[in-house]
Amino acid sequence: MRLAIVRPLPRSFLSALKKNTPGEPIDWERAHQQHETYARIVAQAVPHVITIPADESFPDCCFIEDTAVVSGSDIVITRIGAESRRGESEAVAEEIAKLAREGYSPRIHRITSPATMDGGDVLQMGDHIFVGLSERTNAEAVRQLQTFLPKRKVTSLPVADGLHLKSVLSAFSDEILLAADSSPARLMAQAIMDALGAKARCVYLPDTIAANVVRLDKTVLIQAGFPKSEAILRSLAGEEGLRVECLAMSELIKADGALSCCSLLIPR
Ligand code: CIR
Repeated sequence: MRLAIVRPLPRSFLSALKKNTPGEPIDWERAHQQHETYARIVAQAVPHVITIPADESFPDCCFIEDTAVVSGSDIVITRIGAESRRGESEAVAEEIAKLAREGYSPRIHRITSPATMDGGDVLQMGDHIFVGLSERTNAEAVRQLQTFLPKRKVTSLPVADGLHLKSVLSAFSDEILLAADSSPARLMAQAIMDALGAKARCVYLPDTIAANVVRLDKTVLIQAGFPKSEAILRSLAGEEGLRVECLAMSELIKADGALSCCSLLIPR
């Protein structure tokens, strides 16, 4: 991984969007600590981490994954599906423009109206890009993405459960898909497996939230607090020679945040 971009929680995080009202309200201090720990662990695994200051007018701004899709040397700035979040991409686009002046010059594209897309709906495995059609991401965005990335195989599929495609699945590696062991997630995973072909395999996890992991070169970040899923992931990591970092994200989960949503990763 070449660099990661993170964005801390604003005080307004308590008003972040939520699909369901949490049983216990969000504890801001704990949420802040959980995010700080996440950022520290990312910084141990990635040589360069950029922190964009939080913006109080965007309660969800810590969920930076949704603002852009990075694919090789292309960066696609998204047009976020939720109107209250739409401005979040601007600070990220500005930061990326600064990087270009420092010698990192990706090709930059922009998803434009009427398309909407959240990075949480985009799963990359090798040359394949899977895009979830969800409440946040529409078919026009998929069409624009394929035009920007002509060498990638872009496939869309309906999100049958959860907020985003990656709310119920993620890539452990280019050949290993992780998915929640529920019927909607199994259907979505099967569509992905059909496109990936015989060299890929899917590992199902008993806890939905645990199916979202972050792979940083030789490290994998997983959710703490889900022992059955953790045992499966630790065994998988052992097979692949990876270091496991187990992170508690209970307060971010209350605002539908998983692990991947808290960083924007730029590969080598
Ligand atoms: C939202 O509803 O947009 C935020 N509360 C959660 C976004 C999580 N993003 C992600 O998993 N990529």
